[in-house]
Amino acid sequence: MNTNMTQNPVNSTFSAALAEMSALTGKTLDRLLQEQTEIPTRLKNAMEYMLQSGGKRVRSALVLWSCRMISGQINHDALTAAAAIEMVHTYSLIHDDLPAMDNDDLRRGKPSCHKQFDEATAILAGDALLTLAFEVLASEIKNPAMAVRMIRTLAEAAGPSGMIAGQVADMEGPHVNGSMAQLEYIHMNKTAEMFAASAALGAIAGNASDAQIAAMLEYGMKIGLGFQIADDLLDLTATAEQLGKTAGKDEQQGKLTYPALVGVEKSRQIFQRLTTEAVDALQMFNSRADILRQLAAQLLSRTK
Ligand code: GRG
Repeated sequence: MNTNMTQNPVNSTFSAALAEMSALTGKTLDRLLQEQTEIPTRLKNAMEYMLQSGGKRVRSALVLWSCRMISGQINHDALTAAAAIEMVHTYSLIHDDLPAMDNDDLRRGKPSCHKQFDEATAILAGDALLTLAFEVLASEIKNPAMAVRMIRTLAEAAGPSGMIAGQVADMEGPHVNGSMAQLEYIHMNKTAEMFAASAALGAIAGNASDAQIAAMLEYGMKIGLGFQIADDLLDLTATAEQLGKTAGKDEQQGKLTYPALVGVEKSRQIFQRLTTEAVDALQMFNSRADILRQLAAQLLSRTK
């Protein structure tokens, strides 16, 4: 198996920049949860367990970098949006791990939420995170037009025509004889839409123009699809220890993935094409977009 991922490790300067963004999002998540004094203890413990369990926080970093690129700084609205994105993403992982869905006992190297707590608590923790994400956008973003635009963008990406539609299509498998159109539909909806929304929310927080937001949506879709190709390749090549979740599941379950449909080498070529297209979408931002160019290039080098 090609192990290029380990030969070409993620650049350490980039890792440090990502860690810095992750810490900012973590602090915001902590503050927002502390302020919620009425959440029942077991539910809050389950929400915190999953929010602070070592996720890479790539989507929320994208929010923060996008805002900084547009406005020159990371503001309160971007931090709120970054936290909201992680809440929605975390809900999706909790629900995806449930026995009725992907049925996985392991997430980020730890027992998944329903294993650590119980199924009912996991379902409710997911529901709570999804709802809280929209509450914090509505209450913390003081400019009503900005709040509505963020809420709408996130709801469209995560909702029944976005991530949930992708999950439904993914669960309709096994797809051993699936087509490229089916594969793109699943990955664009299940994964790429949330990346596009993250890039757009950061731009909205930075008071971007419509043209700038459109460019960020385009960039987000391309890297989101690239991220999923890297995920498909990792499922094939990495160990459960590296991934922090069960490895080799896609093949076992007959899932429609890029390597299953077109092979590993062609998958890498598609990834390279998407990276080029993502970088092209950033043209108008000149050198201010350098960290986002690095993000696009680094996705295939990740090991988890
Ligand atoms: C339950 C509505 C609903 C949707 C679930 C997110 C998802 C959709 C399913 C999880 C399985 C999967 C492979 C999804 C594709 C997106 C993806 C690669 C998620 C994992 O994201 P990472 O790697 O996770 O960013 P961390 O742990 O770093 O936060």
